[in-house]
Amino acid sequence: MPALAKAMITLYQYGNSVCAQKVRLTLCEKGLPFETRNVDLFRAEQYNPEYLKLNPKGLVPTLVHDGAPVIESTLICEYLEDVYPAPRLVPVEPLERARMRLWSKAVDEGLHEGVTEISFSAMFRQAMQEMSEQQRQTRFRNVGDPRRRDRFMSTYAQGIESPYVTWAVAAFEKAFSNLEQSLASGGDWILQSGYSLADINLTPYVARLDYLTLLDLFADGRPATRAWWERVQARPAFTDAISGPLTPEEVERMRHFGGLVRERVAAIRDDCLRRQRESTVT
Ligand SMILES: N[C@@H](CCC(=O)N[C@@H](CS)C(=O)NCC(=O)O)C(=O)O
Repeated sequence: MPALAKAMITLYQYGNSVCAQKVRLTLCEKGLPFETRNVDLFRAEQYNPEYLKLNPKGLVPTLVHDGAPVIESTLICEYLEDVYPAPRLVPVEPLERARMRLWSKAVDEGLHEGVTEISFSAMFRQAMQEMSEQQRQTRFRNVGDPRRRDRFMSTYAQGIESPYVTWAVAAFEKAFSNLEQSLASGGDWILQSGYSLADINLTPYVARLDYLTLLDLFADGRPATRAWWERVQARPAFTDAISGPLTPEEVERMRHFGGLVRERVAAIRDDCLRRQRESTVT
C-alpha cells in the first residue's frame, strides 16, 4: 500500500496521558511512522483556539491524518485499523469483535474516569494547589463537560477521600476480576483470537496503576493477570509507546505520590469487596 504508507500522521498528545499512550501503542504495533506535537495540559494549551479547531472537546489525543483530525482515542485506534489493517488488531469474527468492544466500553465508561480520579487525587492535585486561585478557577471553568468539572473539583477538594475515587477503585476491581476470568482459559491475550485492541485499550490503565505502585493491590491472587502483564510489557511497542517516552522524573513522581495514597486505596478496595459480597448483582 505505498500511497497509504506515505500518508502523514501527526499525534497531538501529552506525554504521560493514558489515552495518548493507547494511540501510540496502536501506531507502534502497526509500525506506522508518526510525528508528535505536545499539548501541555498544565499550561492549558488544550484550550488554545487553534487546538480547539482540531478537538472541540479540549482534550488530548487528536490524530491528524493527511490533514483530517480524528478524536477520541478508542475511535482513533479503530480508525487506524480501518486504514492500516495489517497487522490485524481487531478480530474477524463478529462475536470476538463484540467482546473486544465490551473492553473498550469498560475503559471508556469506567476505567478512564477511574484512572483520572486516582491519578489526580494522588498526584496532579498537587500541581493545582501550587496555582494561584485565579489560575485554578480558570482551570475549573474551562472544563466544558459539567460532570467532568464536578469530578475534577471533588478530587481537588477531597483528594483520595472523594467518592469518585471509591467508584474508581470499584471499576478497577470489576475490570481485574473480568480480566482474570477472560484469561482463565489459558490464552495469552484477552481474546481467544489473539492480541487485539482489547489488550491495547487496557494496557495504559494497568501501566498507570503499576507506576503508582498500586497494581499489586488488584493483581495479587490473580496469576493469569500477572502473567498477561509480563507478556504485555515484553512487547517492543510497550517500550516504544509507554515506558520509553516517560522521563525518570515522571516515573519517580508517580512512584512517590502513588505510595502516599497506597494504604488508603487498599482500605477503599477492602470496603468495596465487602460491599460486593453483600450484594447479589455484581
Ligand atoms: N474520551 C477521550 C478522553 C480524553 C481525555 O480525557 N484526555 C485527557 C488526558 S488523558 C485530557 O486531555 N485532559 C485535559 C484536561 O483535563 O483538561 C479519549 O479517549 O480521547
